[in-house]
Amino acid sequence: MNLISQALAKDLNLDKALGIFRVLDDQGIPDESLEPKLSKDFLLKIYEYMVRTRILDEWLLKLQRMGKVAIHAPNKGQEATMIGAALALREQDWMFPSYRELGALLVRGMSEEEIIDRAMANADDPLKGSDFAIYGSRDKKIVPAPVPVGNQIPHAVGFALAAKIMGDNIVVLTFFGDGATSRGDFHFGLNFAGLFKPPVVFVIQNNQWAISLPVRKQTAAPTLAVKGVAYGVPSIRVDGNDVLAVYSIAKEAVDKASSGGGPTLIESLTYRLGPHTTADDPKRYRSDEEVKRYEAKDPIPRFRRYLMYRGILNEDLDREIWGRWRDYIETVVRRCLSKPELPEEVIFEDVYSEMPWNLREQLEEFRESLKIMKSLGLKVE
Ligand SMILES: Cc1ncc(C[n+]2csc(CCOP(=O)(O)OP(=O)(O)O)c2C)c(N)n1
Ligand SMILES: [Mg+2]
Repeated sequence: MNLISQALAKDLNLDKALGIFRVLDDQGIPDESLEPKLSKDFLLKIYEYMVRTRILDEWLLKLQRMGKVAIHAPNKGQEATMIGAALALREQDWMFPSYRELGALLVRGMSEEEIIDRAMANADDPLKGSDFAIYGSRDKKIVPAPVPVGNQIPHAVGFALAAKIMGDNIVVLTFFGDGATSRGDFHFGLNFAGLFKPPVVFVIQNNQWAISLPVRKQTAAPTLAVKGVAYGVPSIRVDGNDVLAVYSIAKEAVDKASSGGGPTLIESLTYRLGPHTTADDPKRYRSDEEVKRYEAKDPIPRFRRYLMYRGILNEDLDREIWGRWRDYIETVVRRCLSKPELPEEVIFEDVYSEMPWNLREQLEEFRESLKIMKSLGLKVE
């Protein structure tokens, strides 16, 4: 850990923002001087989170294609970043994610069932069918992602600053994409963080695309991490497909923030293997050849090779893990599919604490028209 500590302790080390920190090479072979000392159980837990995320992500894509989920933002290829970073948080810490962090939600204790209920907007959806598959949970200390790109950045900084003022020992971690670094919110947030040093960890999921816009057309900066240095925030770039690298750096950053050391920016260099969302066709703006090149860098097989190299995983155990989670998640999907739909009337709820007379009137009219439609065999979509 020494090298990493030095990297973050040396306040504004431009080399770390321009270079790339990795523990595993592309084959999954570790650099022993950087390899974190983690127990076998913990390493397998990391792997299982990656497997669960991949299977859940595939299901959400299938459910969207089946017409059961309105929209989904695929996570494929980015599992190491979201899981490595979220695992660094302690129970009391808060997370301000974006819309592409399924694995981080699982790490914080959200279940597959809660996530699928939300995505399907069925009767158990805690957000009652509100727009887009944005997940949050007060219990699990996850703030729902805002739809405008990057708005969570100043929110996270303000929350962390409030905690600092109140003397609460919490760390706030926020995820956002490469595209978000071009928004004002990133710059307001980073400026405040550099100045007031709240306990916040910024994780840029640099998946190299903001829908159809590649990073090279997004900014003239040589890396995204250098932008943090400019604001006085210690910043480091890591290989975002190397879960041990992401975890090690995020853990250092969380430890540092929790002991009064202030913010850190982590640029995690990864790649979105799937479409931006289920409403996108990436073939229109990037080549198959590029995708194939990154498929070879998929973080899951890479970590699997590491676990096998260390003798922690073998073919049988690997099959057992995938089989167990495939079966489990399929059962959950079937259960979610069998749940009733949300009653249409929920669209009138949660705007006012007490419904005003005009809304009540509209609700009554709506009920009447529903009755008529149902009597005609028509369905409200
Ligand atoms: C302020 C704002 N502008 C545009 C959009 C439309 N939009 C949604 S996601 C997205 C791209 C974001 O890219 P990035 O930050 O790299 O995150 P990624 O989707 O790659 O995870 C855009 C432009 C939006 N939601 N909000
Ligand atoms: Mg992106």
